[in-house]
Amino acid sequence: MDAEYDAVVVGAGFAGMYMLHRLRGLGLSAVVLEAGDGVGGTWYWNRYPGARCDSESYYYSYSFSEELQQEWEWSERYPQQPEILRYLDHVADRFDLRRDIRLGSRVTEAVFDDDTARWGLRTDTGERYTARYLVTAVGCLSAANIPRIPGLDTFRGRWFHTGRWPHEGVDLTGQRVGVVGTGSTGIQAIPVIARQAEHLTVFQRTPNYSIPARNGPMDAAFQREVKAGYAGIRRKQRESTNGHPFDVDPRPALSVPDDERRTVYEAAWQRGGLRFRAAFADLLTSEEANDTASEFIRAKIRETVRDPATAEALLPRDHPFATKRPPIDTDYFETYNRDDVTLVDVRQAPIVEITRDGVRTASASYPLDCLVFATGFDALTGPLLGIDIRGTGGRSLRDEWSEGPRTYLGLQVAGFPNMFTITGPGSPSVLTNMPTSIEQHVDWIAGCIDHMRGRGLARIEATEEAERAWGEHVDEAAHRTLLPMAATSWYLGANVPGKPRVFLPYAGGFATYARRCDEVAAAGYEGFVLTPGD
Ligand code: N01
Repeated sequence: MDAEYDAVVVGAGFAGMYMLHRLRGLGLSAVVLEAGDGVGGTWYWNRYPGARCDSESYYYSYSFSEELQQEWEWSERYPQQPEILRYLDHVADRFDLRRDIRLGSRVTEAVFDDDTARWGLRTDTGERYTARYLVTAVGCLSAANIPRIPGLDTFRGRWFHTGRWPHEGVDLTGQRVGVVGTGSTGIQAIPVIARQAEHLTVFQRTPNYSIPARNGPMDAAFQREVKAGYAGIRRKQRESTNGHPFDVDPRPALSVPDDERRTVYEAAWQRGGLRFRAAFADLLTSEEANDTASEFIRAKIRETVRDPATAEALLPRDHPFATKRPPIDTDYFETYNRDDVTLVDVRQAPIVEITRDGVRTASASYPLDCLVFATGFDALTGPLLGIDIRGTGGRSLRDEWSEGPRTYLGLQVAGFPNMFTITGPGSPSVLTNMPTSIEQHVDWIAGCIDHMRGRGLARIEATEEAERAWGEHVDEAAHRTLLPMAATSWYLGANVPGKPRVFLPYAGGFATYARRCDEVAAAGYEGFVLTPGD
């Protein structure tokens, strides 16, 4: 027997839990199906050494409940994974969400029934659900990208992907460890692994810019100030480009004299964190401006890393700063001054195979006891295409997106009525502070469902025309920035062999995007067809 609901939500991370809360508030019956054995999504799975949020704790959090934001105490400037997971567990309990969350239920199939205008879902445990609305809250970075390197199955040591780290932890003491990948994850993990392992070998394909995090304990006076000023902080987040409560320096980088510009960068470097991007207004729109920031960071790397050949290999040169998601770190470049850490440039000498004993590149072999893949994710589309989703007339989302995703506002796909995709491709998502984007999407979806129920509407579907126009706008917004210049960026799908090269998130800015969503709703859901039903 199918379990019948008004809405099924897939995923119990930040997005799925808040969606459930809002759906309940509308009086809908709703269930959340979650593959993991606990809530938390990204923060349930990513338990690698050093896993920590790159956004600051006081605003990487829900804003929907004043009581919640007043009662929760963050202990550090950047929260560690266990602390964020505790927070999300607290949210699940505080809002009594668990009774409608089914853990250990991976959705394998979702099929729209044209006759009933309802979705039918199936899980890997054989359970079946039907619902009027399907809301995907599957996360943007949840489908692990494990490179297909020949010989991995012959490796005698242990290997792990950072996004599937064992819950009991991994003791790396006395081990020869290899890390593949120097994105945000690798850059967080490498210093921590280096302190534990006997020897660490880092296999780097693309050198990365990284800014010091300057983490530290949360100052009690600052915490009090934040709590007193939350209304203003949240407003600022919602009026911003990236969902962070930062002021961007309004000046173009080249409008100030060289020494003043260096002073601005130095102050931003010392303050630390993603706010470095806000040092000048045009870092992501002018190559000349960006060059000044990129060169400042390269000089810092040269200053930090003692061995000139290693420093040279660590210098990012093939893309402008922040055109790939900028990592932030604690002692990343300093780690290469350790005698027990080796950097291997696999762009110079690619990995050829994994043997029983370790990794063999085109120029040498590296014996290892443990191999860590910090190789990222099949971002944005991977988690959705991992489910066999069928819309009207049995059309398959995998087929529809074979040349890249097409969405309207990153919220819906033409031909897939009543399916909403929280932080889907074509929305600002990964270019922003995720909880801000998640709350905006959930609120919009809740408003839309409320509108439909109030008017006896049973079905909402994006038009192909609206979808096409939005796709063009997403592309145009990306090309108004330097973002497409990073040829190896996962924003473009470039990290997954064979994935279509389409700029995935919407680069027009969070506030602009949210305004557009509100205008669409105010115009009676312009670009959607709404149909009455029972
Ligand atoms: O993944 P990545 P990530 N051989 O794709 C390399 C978020 N995040 O997990 O650049 C050798 O960025 C790949 O090389 P290249 C954040 O949004 C947030 O680090 O493709 N190398 C790259 O160096 C972030 O951006 C937090 O040439 C291979 C690395 O692996 C996103 O997650 C913390 C390879 C992958 O980097 C993803 O970050 C951590 C191969 N076959 C992450 N395949 C927060 O704190 C890939 N690589 C919120």
